[in-house]
Amino acid sequence: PQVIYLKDYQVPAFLIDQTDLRFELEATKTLVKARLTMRKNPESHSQQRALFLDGDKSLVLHRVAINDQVLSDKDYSRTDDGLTIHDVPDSFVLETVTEINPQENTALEGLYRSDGFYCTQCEAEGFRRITFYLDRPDVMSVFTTTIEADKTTCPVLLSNGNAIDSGDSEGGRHWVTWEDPFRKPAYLFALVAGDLSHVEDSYTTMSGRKVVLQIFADKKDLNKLDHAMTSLKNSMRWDEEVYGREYDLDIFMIVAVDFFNMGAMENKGLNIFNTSCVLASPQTTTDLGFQRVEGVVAHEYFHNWSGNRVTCRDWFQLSLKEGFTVFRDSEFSADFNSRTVKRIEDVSVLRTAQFAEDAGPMAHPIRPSSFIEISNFYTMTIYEKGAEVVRMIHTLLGPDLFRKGSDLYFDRHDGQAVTTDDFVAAMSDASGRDFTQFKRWYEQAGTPELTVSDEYDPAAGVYTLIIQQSCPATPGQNEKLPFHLPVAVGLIDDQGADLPLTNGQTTQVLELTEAEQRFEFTGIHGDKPVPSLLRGFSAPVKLRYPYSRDELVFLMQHDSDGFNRWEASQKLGVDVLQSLTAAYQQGEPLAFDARLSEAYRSVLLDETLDPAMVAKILTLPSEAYLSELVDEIDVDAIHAARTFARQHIANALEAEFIAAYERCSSSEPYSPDADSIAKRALRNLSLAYLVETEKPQHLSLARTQFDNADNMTDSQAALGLLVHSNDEVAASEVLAIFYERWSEESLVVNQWLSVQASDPKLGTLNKVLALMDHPAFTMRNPNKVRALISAFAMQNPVNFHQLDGSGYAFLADRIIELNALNPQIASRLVTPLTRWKRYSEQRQALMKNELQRIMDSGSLSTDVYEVVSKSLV
Ligand code: BAL
Ligand code: ZN
Repeated sequence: PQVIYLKDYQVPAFLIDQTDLRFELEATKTLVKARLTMRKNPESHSQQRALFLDGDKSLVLHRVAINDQVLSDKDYSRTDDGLTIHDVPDSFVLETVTEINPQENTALEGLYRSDGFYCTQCEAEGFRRITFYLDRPDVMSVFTTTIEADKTTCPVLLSNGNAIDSGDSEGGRHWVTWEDPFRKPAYLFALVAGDLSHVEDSYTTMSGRKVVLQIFADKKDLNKLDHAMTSLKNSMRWDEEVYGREYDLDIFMIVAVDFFNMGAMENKGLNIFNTSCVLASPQTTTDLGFQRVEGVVAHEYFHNWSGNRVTCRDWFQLSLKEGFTVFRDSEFSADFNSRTVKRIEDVSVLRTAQFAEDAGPMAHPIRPSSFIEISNFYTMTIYEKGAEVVRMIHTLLGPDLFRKGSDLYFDRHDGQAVTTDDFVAAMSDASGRDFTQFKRWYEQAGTPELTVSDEYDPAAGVYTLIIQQSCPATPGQNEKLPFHLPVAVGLIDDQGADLPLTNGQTTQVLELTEAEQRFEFTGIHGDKPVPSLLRGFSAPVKLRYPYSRDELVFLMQHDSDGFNRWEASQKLGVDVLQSLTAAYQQGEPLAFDARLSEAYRSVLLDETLDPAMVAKILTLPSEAYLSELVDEIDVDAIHAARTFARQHIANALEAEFIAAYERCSSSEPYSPDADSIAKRALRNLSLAYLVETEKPQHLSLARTQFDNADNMTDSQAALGLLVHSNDEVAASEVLAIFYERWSEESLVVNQWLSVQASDPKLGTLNKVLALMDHPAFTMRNPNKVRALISAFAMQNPVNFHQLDGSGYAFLADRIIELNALNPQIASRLVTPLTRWKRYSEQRQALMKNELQRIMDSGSLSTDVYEVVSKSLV
């Protein structure tokens, strides 16, 4: 497979001013008639007269004509990746007729059928599976699309923009023509057809234009669209208020489909969503699900400006739209929910999944310099670290200058395909700040590590922080230059009060630019202050400072920065759990440091605290995070240590957990508002600790909750606890009841699959194998694969890493199977095996063996090939 390099970028030799498409839809034989108005690109120095169009090998070409002249097969040549027309004039109209087979498209890229609906997914390079085209984001064109299909099975025919014409045709068929006035790259093209129902609302923009809002779904899901509609209207208002961005078409549509590789897709005016990111009802969706719908609806809507109006020049710039848009959606969610809790959730994901990626064989900068398959770069790094980089710009500039920068960016580049350099230049030009060094964040991979020490001279009243930074080597990058990063700090006196700092505030943003730097604070008196470092997680780094456990308890109680109060609890938890892990490995008795449970007790008893924060603070660092912190991951020791700690805490705080459970119970009907979500979080956390005691009365409490729950959050929490408990009878009873109740709800059945796949009790693999034959499972649906296979491989370390290698072999078999069906999903599944270097020699050998077996298994997709080959280096 060919490696594609950023340094080889060239402007396109040809442009497409107008794209007119006609789709004649049939399940196994759809005709795509394309009429492209093209010309040579005046900005290109290429003298070439040959025109190369991208086109997948699955396309069947029926006809090619230039300026109404049908070409003979001597005039062009066809290869596996496209079509070359040997000689074209400076400007011309190219017509092609191509045949595709949506029914057999299991890769879910291009045009495919999902449960009887036709739908498309074109990002990044799916359009070339629909027709021959210049399938690159810097070729932007005005599209009109006519869809013709059977009127009974496809009463609804949708594409981008506004519907401008429609009519009936022969044989019980009909057609609709859509016109999108905004130039766009092909990756933003969308088509949907089928027997879909919809809900409708409207939104009046800040300039007084009325926009029709429609959300389409299967008829049985119409009652699950209110939350998405509310989230959409909130997003539209927020983008006007916070970024001054107004929606630009007369209609905005969302369609829910069950078979979808991604979470959702921001096609212009016609977003297509995985059902998991749009459907929500109290009975079928957890609080987390509600929040996910809100966040994803916002994310896709925000792309209308950060992605669609201003798009990417090439796919190396993916973080231009994704990092910025994730930053935008996470600020939106922070404004609509608890800001601190949202930050904790984002940082938790970053520090487990993204830091692990940054330390593995697929590590890449947020602007990669090469790739084999772009689909492999829709990563935590591009999205989440990309968002952190934008957040750092926001922190360095402050909200007003950042807004000036984003205004300049949108104004300057509206209608263009641009680069991350253009984004940073707008921020720099608007603020007068120099971001030259900062741009290393776009070029260097790896997670920087900060080592902090301090000095205090009470006589002089000077407190000094000494911060050193380094960044580990990553593939292809041995040496790293120092980053420019903001470190937000506070200093806390012995009474727990924030000290005023040099800037007159209680939090100061230090700008680290050197490998080692000293920062002095004057006018500091009394006992040595305790530093509160990296407040709000102001930079995506690992930070080391030799806090004592007593200092961490102190910070948990007193830090005025909510994020750092939680962070202190995590650091204390990590310290305690690492001692327990070491004791377990050495065969020593496990001794629990009561300072942790006592700190938890005081947090639990403090009724002034937000219950959501209490739940976060009382959640021990995850096994995934603990794994990320050590050189060699001992899954069994980590699991044993964490289980021991949970049991100890549960027994020590049993009375307090019972009280919290009762305090947070509610007789009000379900509502997904922040306060109610917070109470359910603490209530279910309390229940989880109570069940950890293994006392029958607490298992009964879980069963009562399961039986009486009026919402999926409480029902699923109880289900998980019972299924993962040692009470096998209760487990099989609730599993049977749950399935019976929800067998018609595909997304709920996915939860049922995941709960079983993530059961840490030994022997889960056999259950997973059996579930693969269950009628509820199919390898063709990515949501099912994620629910069963990914949940087993990524959320069940003890079973996945069994020393007989059975977990690894199971995963490799699934990857080989999926490689032929759906390469994008297959490639995602390789992730746990890519981490082989982090495990014991015995496990390393087994994991590598499976990677090699995948490599040798035959014709690998570029997706799987890239990840497996890079992992084997
Ligand atoms: N652009 C792919 C899906 C998303 O990030 O919104
Ligand atoms: Zn996105």
